[in-house]
Amino acid sequence: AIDYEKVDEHTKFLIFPISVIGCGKTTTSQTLVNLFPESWGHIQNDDITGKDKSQLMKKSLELLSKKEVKCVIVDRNNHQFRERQQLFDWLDELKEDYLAYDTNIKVIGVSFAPYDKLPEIKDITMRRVINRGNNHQSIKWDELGEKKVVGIMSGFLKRYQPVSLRRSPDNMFDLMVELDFGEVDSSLTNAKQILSEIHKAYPILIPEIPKDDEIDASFRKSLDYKPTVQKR
Ligand code: IDP
Repeated sequence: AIDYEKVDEHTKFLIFPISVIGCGKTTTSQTLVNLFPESWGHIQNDDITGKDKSQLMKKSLELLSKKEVKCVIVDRNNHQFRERQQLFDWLDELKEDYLAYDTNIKVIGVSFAPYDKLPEIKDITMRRVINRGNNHQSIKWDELGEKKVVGIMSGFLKRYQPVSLRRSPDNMFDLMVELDFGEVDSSLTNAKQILSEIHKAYPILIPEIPKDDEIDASFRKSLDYKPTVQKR
């Protein structure tokens, strides 16, 4: 029988964020991936252009199936139970198309938006998205205008279902990292907390936490990140 509890050097990891727009998912993900360029990958929902939404999971598993790749961040907001459930369903359905049947996968959740901070989150993310301007795959400030962008973002905040570990699907995560939200350097703080909690739970994935100045440099680089895919 396959022992799914066992974590060893063959174990692979997926990270599912839970967030609303502008909380720093992409910046935090880039900060982490830049630290482990060989063994970590990052697939962004905003880079998936076709009709088949499950491409997000297909591309993630394809990347994860590479021998040297140990962890892939499946970057989407997943702000509702339904979306988290969908990721687990896709994983179940598609896993064996990409990985050997006995591959053990651990799924780590990262919650970016604490429910009690939603008013602050709204303020800060709106300001950030204004500053991000047209530097995003699908949310273009110039074309949509302020009213539409505010509408899209407010919709996410209104529909947001924060993590609830006692119920399905959130009880399926093997580890949940619950981030705080602040204004200054929040993606740097996020990256450090994620590194520390994964290191503690799964030292096989992060045997040693990178030095502070390395994490800092990786964060600065990620703040300058420009997407390559344009949704038209
Ligand atoms: P998202 O992927 O959750 O929508 P990002 O694109 O990572 O969020 O971030 C939204 C905007 O906020 C981007 O312009 C990004 O550069 C900026 N940002 C992200 N993290 C920080 C931070 O820690 N400090 C300042 N600005 C940040």
